[in-house]
Amino acid sequence: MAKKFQNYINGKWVDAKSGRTFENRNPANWDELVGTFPLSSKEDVEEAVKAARKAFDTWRLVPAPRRGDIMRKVGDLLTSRKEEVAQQMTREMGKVLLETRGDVQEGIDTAYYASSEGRRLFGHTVPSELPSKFNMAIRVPIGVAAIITPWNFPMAIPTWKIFPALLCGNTVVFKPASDTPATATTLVEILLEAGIPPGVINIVHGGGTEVGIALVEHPEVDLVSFTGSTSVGKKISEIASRSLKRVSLELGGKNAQIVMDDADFDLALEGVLWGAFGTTGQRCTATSRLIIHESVYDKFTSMVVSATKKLRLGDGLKSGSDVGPCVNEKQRQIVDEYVKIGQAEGAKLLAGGKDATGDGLSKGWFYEPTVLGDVTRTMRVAREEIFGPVLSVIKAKSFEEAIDICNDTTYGLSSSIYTQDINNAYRAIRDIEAGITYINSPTIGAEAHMPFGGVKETGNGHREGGWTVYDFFTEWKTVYVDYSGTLQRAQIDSVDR
Ligand code: UN1
Repeated sequence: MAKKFQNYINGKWVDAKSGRTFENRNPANWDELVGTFPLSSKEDVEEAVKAARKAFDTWRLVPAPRRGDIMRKVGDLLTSRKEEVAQQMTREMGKVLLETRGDVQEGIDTAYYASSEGRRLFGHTVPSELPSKFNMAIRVPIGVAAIITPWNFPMAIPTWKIFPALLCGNTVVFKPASDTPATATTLVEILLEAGIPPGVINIVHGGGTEVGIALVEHPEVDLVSFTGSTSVGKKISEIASRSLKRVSLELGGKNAQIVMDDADFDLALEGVLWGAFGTTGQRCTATSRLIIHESVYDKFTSMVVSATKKLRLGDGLKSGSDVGPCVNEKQRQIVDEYVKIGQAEGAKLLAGGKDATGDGLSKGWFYEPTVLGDVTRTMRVAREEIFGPVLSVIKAKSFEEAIDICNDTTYGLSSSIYTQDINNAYRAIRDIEAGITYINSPTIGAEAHMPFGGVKETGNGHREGGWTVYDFFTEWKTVYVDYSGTLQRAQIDSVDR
């Protein structure tokens, strides 16, 4: 019997008030039921927000270094359960074990970073313009944070948001993707075991339209942190703006790897395979476009095509699998539709291009790693996020044109250039419109202690990761202490009259 999972609200594991549930199945073998989960609604959100609001009164007063101590325990527990969590994650969303281990490691790194931030959370002291007066700006917690996360990084992305939120003294209502509720539940269990008090963390499972929107609309929710599609991000932003909530959005990408004529081609090949087909192309940082200098277009394209054909599709739990399935049926259909759209627009199918049905693949949402050649910048496969194992290859006449094509997108998350020319490398850093630029490495592989996020329609200007996320989860309070014993008027008594 598959396990029955529950919500965690106000210190208790509970079913959805409606009693409804949904199933979560292994995308590499749809006969395998991972578990059943509460299909929650507005009523459940109501309880969770109420609990988080109440818990804020006490959690905000816990010294940040103490909160950091709990985060250190979270890191230790995640470390000790790394393999088990990685296996659970592969089972529920399909990416290969090597990558799910990396996903858990990103959570561990984030926990230890948060732990040490408990002893920093630096503010500023600034001289006053008046004598015997002390000025400072300190960080204070904000309140209840709604954390809405995707399925492609079921541990890393929730930790990017939840750990800093808690460390800063906020309380959390967590709505994980309905494709990865089991990993999310494990994360909550670990937080509780490490000592996060009841009510400070709550998890409400269910769909985006019911649970997600109810959270964004809720007047007692102060912060919303969301990673997902640009269309949903825009909707969240619109709704949240009515109540002036603070919102952090990490949205789509159409990331390009540029390969110049002077590149190390073997290195660039490894990079593009990892960037395009790692996580089955289901990363917002995935390499979706490959822009090649025309003088090496034929040569490098054929290297990519023959290497792509050698990638081994398979169950991510089995050693020897390079690429796992798409996360679900709908995602695989979308991928296939895009491949057809690309061909109808004039792109050439060079590898893959269909559902994969070989040995051990017939009960999973496998799709062959696909390369589309002769893509031009106006085609939909060069412009729209596909979120699957599809690489669109585009020819550029020069370095300048390569950068221009790279920037010809509404998105701006990640980017990469392979070149041995240091001047062009620095020009690329200067001119590429993206939140992240890699030189001689692929578009994926962000490190937990660095700012993560994008420009244009990839987000709304916030950054996760590193020190920058702590700006999102705290409010500045400006404090003036006048110890002169007299009324001192700023702008008046501070200037010669
Ligand atoms: C995402 O795709 O949403 O840089 C996050 C990377 C990972 C994080 C990706 N560390 O590819």
